[in-house]
Amino acid sequence: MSNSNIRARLREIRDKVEAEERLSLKDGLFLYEPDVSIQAIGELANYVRERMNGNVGYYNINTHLNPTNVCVYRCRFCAFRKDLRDENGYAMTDEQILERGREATANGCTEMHIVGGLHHQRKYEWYRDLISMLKENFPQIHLKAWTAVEIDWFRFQTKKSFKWVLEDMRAAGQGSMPGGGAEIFHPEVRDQLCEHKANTPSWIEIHKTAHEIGMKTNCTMLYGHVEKAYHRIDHLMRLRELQDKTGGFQVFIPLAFHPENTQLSDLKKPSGLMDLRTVAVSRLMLDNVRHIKAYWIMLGIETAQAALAYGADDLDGTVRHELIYHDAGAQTPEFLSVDQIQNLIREAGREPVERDTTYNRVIRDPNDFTKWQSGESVDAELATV
Ligand code: V47
Ligand code: SF4
Repeated sequence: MSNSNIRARLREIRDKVEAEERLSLKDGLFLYEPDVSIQAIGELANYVRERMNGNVGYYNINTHLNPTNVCVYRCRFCAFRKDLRDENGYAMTDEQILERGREATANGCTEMHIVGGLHHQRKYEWYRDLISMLKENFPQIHLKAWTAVEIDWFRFQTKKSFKWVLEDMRAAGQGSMPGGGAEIFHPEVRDQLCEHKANTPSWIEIHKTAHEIGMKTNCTMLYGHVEKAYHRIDHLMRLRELQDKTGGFQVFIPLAFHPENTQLSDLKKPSGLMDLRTVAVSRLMLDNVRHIKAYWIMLGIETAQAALAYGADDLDGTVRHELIYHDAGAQTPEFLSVDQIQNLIREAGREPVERDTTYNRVIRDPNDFTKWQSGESVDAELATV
């Protein structure tokens, strides 16, 4: 494409964005053309980001819990899973899980992010009871638990419906669902990555069901492996279509592939420019998802910070005990302090706002940092500005 054609197409897309018109599949593919300047796309995405979320840069105080790494599946991109008889396979005891809850409380965490493997020998009740045990002992901590892949497995185990599983888990204490397991929806890619686990219609159905019973969920896309731009845009459009129907997605998290220790270790991880482009294209395509998260653990601190000017408005959390990315070679620290994450956001020219899992402002006791309560919805506050 000649430079003048590129400029003309960019102008068309800018006009659409300014008029709040929806971008098409063709527009999305154009934004991934290598000749189209990342600065131009970033500027557009930043415009949308500021229109939707002002100057706010969100973070939360959270911890991860992976109750087991033993998994019946063998996704080709996964460095975390272990076989049943692997000496490095584990399943946490109740006491180890409770200890995580105590540590989270002492650190002032508002959220536990709970995902793991599908253990060959653990029954549904083990997964449910660990949720109720955490909720009974630490009622204030929001449990963002189980990807659609796990919910699909629980349905297989219980022989009940998705709705039954989600309602049962919610009664036990699950507050919302993380966005994992989406990978790439298009079968040309999904069949190469993880042909046995929850398929695309199931992933979509599970999130739809969660939204219908009033449970908020997140959504993701794993990029930078064997997929092409077409598969990424197709993925974003499928998410956008569901969001049109339910409005239940809170945030989209683009996940950059980390190849180390995986069956795809011959691939290179995506470049920083590819990461920023994907954040920006996601912001532009997902016009109905309020937040875009630059997950610093996965992007690296510098790229995540830059992403706050390329469409992202959220860095995720202080995070502790992350395994999925560190097992796959992530060089990021184990966690960030509140001061560090606030400074990253301030340096990027944004106003740091601590949110809870569902984007309410967190109000901390000035005399005791570990005591907090959820305030107003920041999304609603911004809407009235
Ligand atoms: O589904 C696994 C991905 C996901 C690798 O909802 C990998 O707030 C890159 O979904 N390289 C789990 N990616 C993580 C996840 C997530 C993370 C942070 C926040 C939220 C949220 C959700 O991680 C998996 C898969 O797509 N993944 N292995 C890897 N080697
Ligand atoms: Fe198992 Fe999840 Fe890893 Fe796939 S990504 S092998 S389902 S732990």
